Amino acid sequence: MILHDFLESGNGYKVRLLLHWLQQPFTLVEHDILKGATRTPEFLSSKNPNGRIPALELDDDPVSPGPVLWESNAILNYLAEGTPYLPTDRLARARVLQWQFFEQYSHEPYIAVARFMRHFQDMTPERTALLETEKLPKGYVALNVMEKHLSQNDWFVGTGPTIADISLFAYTHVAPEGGFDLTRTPAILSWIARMEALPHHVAITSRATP
Ligand SMILES: N[C@@H](CCC(=O)N[C@@H](CS)C(=O)NCC(=O)O)C(=O)O
Repeated sequence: MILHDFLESGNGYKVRLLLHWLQQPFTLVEHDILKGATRTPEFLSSKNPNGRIPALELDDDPVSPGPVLWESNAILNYLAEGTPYLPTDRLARARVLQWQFFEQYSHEPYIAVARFMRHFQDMTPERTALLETEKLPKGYVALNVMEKHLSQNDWFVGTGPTIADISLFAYTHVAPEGGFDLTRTPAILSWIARMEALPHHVAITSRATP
């Protein structure tokens, strides 16, 4: 498998982390998204027409390349099929999707974008205002939803880690880089520690492959 990725990306990290949990070998191909590397005609036509990482080439045969899957949470569902990280029970599977859709609509647009702004962009007065009036308040709303769940449960779905945890862990554990104070949400901090203690854990900036 070939994973097209950008090391600082939480969306890419979701896939990297699951590949490590599964001990699935893969080749990491990095693209500098800050220089438009995912917007070239070649990338758009052969990897992801939406011009973003992560994209996973399911087969690395150069002669007859296999399908390329994009959208981080779709890739997680594909890879986790038949493993303990995606339940078989109908309601539990829907709960995984529930948290993954929550992550994409109510969490990532605020928590990931706040980090991107502070990490990679000049903090102009306009961006500072956007951070303070929208990204931080709405990000805290998402964190409070997670905190409420985690104050009564160790994991997002069922009694063990699933890809729902990976989807939410990716940007939550680096939320302080976007200006979020996680000491306000102690159940989230405990869950982050549980995630980091799992076998085969890797850091977001690790280039290691299984
Ligand atoms: N919903 C997508 C979001 C992917 C995404 O936003 N990727 C960013 C990096 S985190 C990217 O490739 N940006 C480059 C660009 O938009 O040109 C997913 O979950 O995979």
